[in-house]
Amino acid sequence: MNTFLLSRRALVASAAAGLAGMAFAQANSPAALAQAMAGTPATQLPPAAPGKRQVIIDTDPGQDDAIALLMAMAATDKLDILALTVSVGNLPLSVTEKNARIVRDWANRPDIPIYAGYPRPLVREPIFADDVHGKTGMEGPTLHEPRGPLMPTHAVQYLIETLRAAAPKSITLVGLAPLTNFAAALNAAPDIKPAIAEIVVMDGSWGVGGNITPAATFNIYADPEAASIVFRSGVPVTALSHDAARRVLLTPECIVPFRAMGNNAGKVVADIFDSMMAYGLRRRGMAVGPIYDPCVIAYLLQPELFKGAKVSVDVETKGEFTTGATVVDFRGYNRRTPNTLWISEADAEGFYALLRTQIARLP
Ligand SMILES: [Ca+2]
Repeated sequence: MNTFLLSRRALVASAAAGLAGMAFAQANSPAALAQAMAGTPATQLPPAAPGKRQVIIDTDPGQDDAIALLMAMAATDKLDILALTVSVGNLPLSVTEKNARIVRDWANRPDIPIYAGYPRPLVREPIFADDVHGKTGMEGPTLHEPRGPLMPTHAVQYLIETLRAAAPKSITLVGLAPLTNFAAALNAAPDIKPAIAEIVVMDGSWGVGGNITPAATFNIYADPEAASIVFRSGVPVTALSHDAARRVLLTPECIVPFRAMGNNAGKVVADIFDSMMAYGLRRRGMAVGPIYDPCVIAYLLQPELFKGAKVSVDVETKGEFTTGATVVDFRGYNRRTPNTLWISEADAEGFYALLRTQIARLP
């Protein structure tokens, strides 16, 4: 897209729509422009409230999960990680649960319990992304045998018991994987909803298409029924969309500081990033690629790095070509109260500065 044409179009549209001038005119993507014209421009989010946020992170490591988990486990000042729950997703559960335990070792956080969840989606056959993440799911660094065990309890049972015992709006659920475990818990025990402050997910796309089909992003496409249950649960959802994640592009220059940190976590991150760059070259012919799951952790730590808008979001479960697509109602067609904070823009420089700070804190 020609920048001059786009900015001119933005200015013309701004005048026509009479919407808040500068932010609108500075919209720098067609999607942001269209969203602003619909009357729900993305605005900068306020900083996090002081204190620690209690979180349970559902994950399917996964290269970007590994980096996200390291980032989260380093944030001992801001996040109280009650547990990790592990889902089938990028790879089979037997691989993702083992990888989660390896990442826990890398961060030297044996205090964080890990529970394995569903080995398959709610309804559909599993799909995997080992073409992206490698057969080990965390291609790049050398992997060891995990030092700590899994907890014996099923992840969904853990979620239900923990949330039933929790104070109202005290626990944030963080979804870095297909939403099977969260949906199963919400379906089995709707009485857990009041304890959930927010469900923050790496999910969906509106302006930039999918990454597994033209319409759908992996986490939703892998279990659209589960995603639909979560988005319709009545619990506030925050969606770190691919619209935002694709503003945070990894390039070889981003990797240098991690390689130079001198700690093991920095080396692990650099090794994973190198593998991602190699995939980018194979797949796109370019040493560039999006980073997904770490955006969710960045939102938890520094929401002011992102812009979003409250909108109504549905998940397509029956499409001929669009199964797993997120249908984002920027214009309020469906007249429902917004169920989602849809995050569509990110400060890439601020994101990498935060990631460097967090990874440098680890062994
Ligand atoms: Ca993931």
